[in-house]
Amino acid sequence: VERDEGTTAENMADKPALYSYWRSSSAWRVRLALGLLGVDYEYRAVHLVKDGGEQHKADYTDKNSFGLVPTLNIDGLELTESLAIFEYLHETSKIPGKAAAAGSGDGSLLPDDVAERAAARQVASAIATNIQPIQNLRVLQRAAAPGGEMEKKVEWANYWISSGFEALEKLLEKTTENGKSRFCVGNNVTMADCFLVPQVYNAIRWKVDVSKYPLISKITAECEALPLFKAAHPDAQPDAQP
Ligand SMILES: N[C@@H](CCC(=O)N[C@@H](CS)C(=O)NCC(=O)O)C(=O)O
Repeated sequence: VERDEGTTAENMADKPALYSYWRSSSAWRVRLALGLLGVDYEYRAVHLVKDGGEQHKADYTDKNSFGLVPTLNIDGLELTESLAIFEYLHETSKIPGKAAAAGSGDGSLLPDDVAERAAARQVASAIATNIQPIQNLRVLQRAAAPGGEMEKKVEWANYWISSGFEALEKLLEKTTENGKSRFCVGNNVTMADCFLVPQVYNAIRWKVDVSKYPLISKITAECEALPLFKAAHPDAQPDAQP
């Protein structure tokens, strides 16, 4: 791993920088992680739609060769992939003094119990790998609706998110012990909730009837009432559009 310890303005600034788009569910996950750990960061907007998409421009693909947000600059590293970013933030926040130096450090991305940690990772991974990729912008643009037809996009995204949510609801029955816990795993917010809430926003956007999934709905409502989730919401971002 190349660690850039140079003296560019970016590294001198010391503050982590997140390349994000207000409505990107993957970037939203990382906004939640940083919020939960109390890490202050600079927001760098990458417009995914304007002029064919800034994510495809060379100055961004130099950072993220897949042309996707998020990318997080932190500790002299340029990190991509939200799952990997969560693991990095979780591991480094356990270094004594690290989270305290960065912010409040009063949250944790993963539970202490090893079985609960596995449960939280299953939920996050199922959303990140089984659901979100098939309804991502570039898939909608090329596979679902090459002609740009909105109804084809809705049909495609609705189908894949609905079938994903059928399975996710069943997984949540296990991880919540049939709804006994407040959040996806236990009574504290974890990585799993940070992946769930943005995916529910996408579901609603693509006209999925989320009320058909009682645990998904209940946990999302619990999360949305928290200041952490309000601050990370797309509408609260500097690049939000009306
Ligand atoms: N596996 C990646 C997925 C990232 C991703 O799909 N980002 C979307 C926004 S949520 C994106 O940048 N899409 C741009 C495009 O499809 O052109 C992660 O978890 O970070």
